Amino acid sequence: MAKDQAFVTLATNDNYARGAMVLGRSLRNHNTTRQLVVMIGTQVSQPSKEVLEKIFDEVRLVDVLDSGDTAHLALMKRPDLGITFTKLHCWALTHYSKCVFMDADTLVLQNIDELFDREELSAAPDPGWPDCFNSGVFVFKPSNETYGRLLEYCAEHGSFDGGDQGVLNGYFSNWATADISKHLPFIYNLSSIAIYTYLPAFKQYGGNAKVVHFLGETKPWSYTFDPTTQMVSGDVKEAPTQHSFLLDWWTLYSASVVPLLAEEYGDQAFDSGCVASVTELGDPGPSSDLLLQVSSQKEAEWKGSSQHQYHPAEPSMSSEERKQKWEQGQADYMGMDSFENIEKKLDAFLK
Ligand SMILES: [Mn+2]
Repeated sequence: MAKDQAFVTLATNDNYARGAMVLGRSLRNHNTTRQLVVMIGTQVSQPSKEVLEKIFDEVRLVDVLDSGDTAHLALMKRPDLGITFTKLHCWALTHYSKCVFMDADTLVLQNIDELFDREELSAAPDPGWPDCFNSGVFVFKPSNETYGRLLEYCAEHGSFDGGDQGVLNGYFSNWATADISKHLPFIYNLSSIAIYTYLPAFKQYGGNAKVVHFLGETKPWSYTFDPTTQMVSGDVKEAPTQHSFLLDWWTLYSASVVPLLAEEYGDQAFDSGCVASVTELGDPGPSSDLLLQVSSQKEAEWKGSSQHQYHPAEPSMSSEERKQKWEQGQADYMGMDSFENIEKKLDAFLK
């Protein structure tokens, strides 16, 4: 067990906290030997914090406004970059010698402890501009000196994209050309965007994915899920191939995070995002065992969105099984993953 190395993530509110919970669980399920750290913002509620404490080794509250140091001064210069400053705080975790940062909207599909063999700053290319790295997954070395320099850079130059990725690419500006060993393979940060921009490559290599990154506006927790029928519903704007990963996320969330939340909330109602299907509302089916709360708004959304529902071909397929299927050339090309389907979706999206 490497006690001085850690996976680090960030939750700025309760929604991202759920993402962090699923990420933490996915790392544990794939038997990581490293520590798990979550940095939380001041907006994260007490019950969410309690659940995070059950999953992570360290829960660290980061309140940039509350510090009289360089971070606070930098924030006063660039108030628009509040969340970015919170994320950069990971460099201040100097009780670890090396860390891997992962966004709360990522999900681990295989053990990735080998990332600790890499040096700062290692990251995968961004699918939108591959000479930039995507800052959803990166290897770094905590250091107060680097932290200070990053904040200074941030205050002086700001961020060309308004977020942390712009700042980090500006600071680590020789990433594209200096050292190929700092380029992580794309399978360590596979984003849904790449699935429909280069579908043949996704068919060829997608089964090897180790980390999926739910880039884009709609995050997994924005949907609803019926644990009984294994259906994900909602206003689905992404390509349908993302659906199998979405299902992985919801399966893990409903099975191993919702029970922890239910325990923490007790008698208090909370919106888990899990819903019972219409025919089963009021019928004490298996999903009612968890006393999942269905908000009337979510329920209305669900009822009004039947055209967006996806019925997974094989709901219980694990990532390992899917990988095997891929390797055997048995992806669902004719059904959910057919090019025609994706093209249709893209056309609708691009209109
Ligand atoms: Mn992200």
